[in-house]
Amino acid sequence: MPIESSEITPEKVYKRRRILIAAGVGVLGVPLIDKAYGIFQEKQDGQMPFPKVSELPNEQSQPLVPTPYETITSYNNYYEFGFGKDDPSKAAKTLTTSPWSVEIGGEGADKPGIYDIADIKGESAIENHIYRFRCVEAWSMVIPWNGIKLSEVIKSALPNSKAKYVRFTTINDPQQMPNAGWAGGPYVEGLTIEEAMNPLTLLSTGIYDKPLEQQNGAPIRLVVPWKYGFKYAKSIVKIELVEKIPQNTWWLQNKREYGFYANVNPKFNHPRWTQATERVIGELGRKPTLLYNGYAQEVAHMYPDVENRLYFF
Ligand SMILES: Nc1nc2c(c(=O)[nH]1)N[C@H]1C(S)=C(S)[C@@H](COP(=O)(O)O)O[C@H]1N2
Ligand SMILES: [Mo]
Repeated sequence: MPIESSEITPEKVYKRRRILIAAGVGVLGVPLIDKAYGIFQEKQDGQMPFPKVSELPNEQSQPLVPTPYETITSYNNYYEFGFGKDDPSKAAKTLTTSPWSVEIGGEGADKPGIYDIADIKGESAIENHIYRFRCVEAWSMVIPWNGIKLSEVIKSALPNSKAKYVRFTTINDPQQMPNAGWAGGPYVEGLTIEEAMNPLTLLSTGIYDKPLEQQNGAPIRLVVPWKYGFKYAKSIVKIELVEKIPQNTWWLQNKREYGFYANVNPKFNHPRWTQATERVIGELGRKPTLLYNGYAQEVAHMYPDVENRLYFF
């Protein structure tokens, strides 16, 4: 069943609830140096054969209820501001987000350039999308994003035949970020060009119609709702269209546990915990994880071999 239009069309009425936020540090892990394990692994033992997308349970039986703004802005992962979930909301105000420019380049861009954030926003319509958000640590929220389609930015850079992947680089400034450099350099991420051009993929500039706060990746951050949260690079300063697959920070940290594709899938567990269920922040109990986080209809065509573990970590 397709995604309900209410999820992908403008939605101005957001429910607010008071909630208790579970305290605690996440389990992504403090940075580890990993022995090169290689990403080409056999699938895990005991896996079930993968169902056809058309046979999956109805993903839309529950309407999406956006997580309260206070929760989205106070339970964060942004390690440049500390490893605890409440560190970024306390520390991140030290990041100056205006003025801000984003460099667009790479060998795949015929029209590279340095753009002011206002120009980038001005070029495309700001859209509103309520998406599920799933962290690889097995917790989730529902976030009402404001942003522009990444595809618009890519098109304006005039991609050529070398534009096979998109590489994102984020700010890494020790003057403004207490934990800058934790990853051995700036936090970097990547997508295939097809993923980047998918209409679900956003560059977010706001949440709940308010400009992004620093802890959420102000002034501009990536949103790819069918992937685990670590793909959502925050506070982006450079976008490159490139020919070779980009390295990404969590893969560099621990190649056995994190990969490039990182598509949400209940059948492929993290080596240290299950991905079959997730903890909904602010709610009691857990709910089943959805294949591609509930966006199979929009994205499954990009991953022809649904049993290939490579796509899911
Ligand atoms: N630069 C940067 N981007 C980042 C991270 C980070 O530590 N640094 N953490 C990632 C992870 S693991 C997640 S789950 C999301 C969290 O986004 P949120 O705090 O807005 O919910 O940001 C991602 N983007
Ligand atoms: Mo995450």
